[in-house]
Amino acid sequence: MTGLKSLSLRLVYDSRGAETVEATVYADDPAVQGQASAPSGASTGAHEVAALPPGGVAAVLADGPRIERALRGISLDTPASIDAALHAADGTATFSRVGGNTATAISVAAALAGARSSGRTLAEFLRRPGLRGDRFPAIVGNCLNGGRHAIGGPDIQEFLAFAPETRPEDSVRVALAVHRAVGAALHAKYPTRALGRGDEGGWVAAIGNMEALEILVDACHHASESSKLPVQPGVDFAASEFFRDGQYRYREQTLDAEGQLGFVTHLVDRYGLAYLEDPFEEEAFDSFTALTKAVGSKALVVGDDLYTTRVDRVRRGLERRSTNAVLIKVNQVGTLSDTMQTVDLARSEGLQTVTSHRSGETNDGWLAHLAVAFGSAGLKCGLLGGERVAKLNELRRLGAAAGDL
Ligand code: 2PG
Ligand code: MG
Repeated sequence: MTGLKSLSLRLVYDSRGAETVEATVYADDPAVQGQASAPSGASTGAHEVAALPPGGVAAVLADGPRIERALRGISLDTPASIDAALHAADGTATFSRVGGNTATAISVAAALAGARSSGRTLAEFLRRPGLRGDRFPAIVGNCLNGGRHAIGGPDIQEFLAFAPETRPEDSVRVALAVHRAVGAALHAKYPTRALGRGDEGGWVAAIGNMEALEILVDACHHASESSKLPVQPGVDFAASEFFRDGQYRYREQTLDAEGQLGFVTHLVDRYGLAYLEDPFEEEAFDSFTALTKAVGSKALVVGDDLYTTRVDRVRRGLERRSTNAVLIKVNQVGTLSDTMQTVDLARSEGLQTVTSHRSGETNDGWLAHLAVAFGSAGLKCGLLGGERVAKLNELRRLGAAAGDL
């Protein structure tokens, strides 16, 4: 058995310049260690664990010696023992003492140390039972930002390039081509307007939802033609962010639940959207069910805030057949073990998983390993910015190691 010898925690900054936690786990064997940092969300779901305790990262660092004592000597051979010890050290249901980001950083750092000590990659170490060989996820790449991630942009949060599961070399290339084509279209249409990029590296422009969709759809078409690779448009509505008093309040229109269902179904028919995340607010299980019934055969209907990676909420979704896919974010639940419980439930019930970044990211590449280990249908990630490209490059490395390139 390889045990945890010591742990060090430190403050690092994420891509928004916000404080987050980095952990280094040292094993008994001095040659073995793992290091990881945690991302943070802006459009967080109501049922996520607390990202940090009251007092923020400073409080985490002050608590570091106590956490280290609780983990010392625990086996690194599987994530289960470390993660159980993290729950015990926290003692709350929501990681409000230790912080979900602290738990995430430690859980992943410990798994990296465990992988290293057994001579495996993180993807191999975490591989879910029943997965044969590597399944490389589709790239779900953010091309145009809105909502909480972009001041002055559309109200829909994310306009995405969905580049189907294939060799990472190809999916990454075509997703980047869509991003470039969106930028070129915006420059050509508004040559004198300032153009920027939002939190996830997608373009930000002062345009409405429908114009953004038109530009995305054209960009997918051009990118696919020039690269001879398939790519389809998708969106993350993050609808909880503009849902107030029972209505979906866009700048251009206000819709009740039925109106929103009609609007989303219309967008799928008109634009061929292949990926729909959080098209309804986070408690609207039945609206999701109606949409999945209507368009689930042609699009992935994905629950993010709806599930917050929690096994109990995915169970509720399964009972009602609310979606055909679950978004997976480790820091919504705090540990790899909690995350994998949700992944395993989804897999056993035929739900797809999409493993996702957060809007505030670090330069770590471990997310790509998780997407492969979980057999996910998608890796959701930004396409530009060092913290996003780090994940794409890591996926390409995994592809190369599997003989892809
Ligand atoms: C989302 C995410 C990532 P955030 O809503 O899916 O794209 O955003 O990290 O702000 O929750
Ligand atoms: Mg989302």
